[in-house]
Amino acid sequence: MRKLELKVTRSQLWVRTFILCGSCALLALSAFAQKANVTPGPNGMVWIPGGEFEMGAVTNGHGSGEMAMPSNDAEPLHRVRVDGFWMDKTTVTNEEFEKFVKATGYVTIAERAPTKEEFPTAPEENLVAGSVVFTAPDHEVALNNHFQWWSYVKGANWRHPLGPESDLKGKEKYPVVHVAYPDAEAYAKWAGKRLPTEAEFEFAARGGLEKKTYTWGDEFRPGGKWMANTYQGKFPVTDKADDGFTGLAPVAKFPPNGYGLYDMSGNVWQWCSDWYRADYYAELAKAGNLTINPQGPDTPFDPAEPNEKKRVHRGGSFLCNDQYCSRYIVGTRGKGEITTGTNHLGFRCVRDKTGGP
Ligand SMILES: [Ca+2]
Ligand SMILES: [Cu+2]
Repeated sequence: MRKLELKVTRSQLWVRTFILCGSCALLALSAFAQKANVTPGPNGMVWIPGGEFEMGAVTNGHGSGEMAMPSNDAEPLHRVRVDGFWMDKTTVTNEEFEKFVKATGYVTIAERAPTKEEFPTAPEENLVAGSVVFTAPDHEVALNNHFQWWSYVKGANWRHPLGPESDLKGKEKYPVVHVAYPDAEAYAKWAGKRLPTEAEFEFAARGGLEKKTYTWGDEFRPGGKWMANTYQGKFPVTDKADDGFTGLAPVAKFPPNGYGLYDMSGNVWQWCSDWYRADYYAELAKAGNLTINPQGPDTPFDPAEPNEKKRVHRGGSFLCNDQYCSRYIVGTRGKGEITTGTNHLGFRCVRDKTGGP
């Protein structure tokens, strides 16, 4: 396993990209479908009715926004309205992604070797396909340097989530990971779907509840029940799996939210179609009282890494925890350079009411 010497993008990416967590962490459907006079839901999708809500989370706030990790990119809270849409009940699984790859011959970015043209100054031996993998350090570490637990692993990709020695045997129902943004987009297009906007994602994640901290309410473990796959124990060393899962869990192992959606927080981060800008919410709030169907800013900008083109991640992951990154909180935001996949990043798709995207 290589550390920081690989000076190339996906590499530089992971070298420099702040990876959250790493850098960081059935309804009345048919009735509704009838009432709204829409076509019955595509397989595996549920109807999200649309509506108006308060979007975002407050740093160190209470109620809908309390979070341990300081960040103000989800502020200020602002009113948003989204139209109804269909959404995948779960994140895309390995077996679903395999169907896409078999049908199209698609090769993901993590499976393509970086080229000399892309990385003219990189030593030849470093131009090897791979992706970013979380590895627990064998001793306690300070939380100020995420390279202690993230590294670029040659041969890691969706078929080999932890590196060349790992495979997908028995993992058919696990979320596909190591999927970069263009990979997720290609899948969505093939499936006749699209990726959700950030506003759609948050509206759906809230499951019809208003101003709640989590996708299920205000209590992290209602009645002692675990509601999402997150991280317990001393991060990043000891993943105690009190919630039943060390690392990744298969999809739909925790209760669905009010719309029948599984894993809208925890397990894997999920791509949204919005470009990431830290100040986007401030801009929206300045512009008016209500934003309708926001599509994200026109260009990306992350002041922490101004040269990286990032899109929004949502939902948090199996690495999210209350010591380092509590982005299983429903209004909070993540971000990622678009060609970089990791083993805690996946996606799900949506579809407009009238059919294709
Ligand atoms: Ca867990
Ligand atoms: Cu996190």
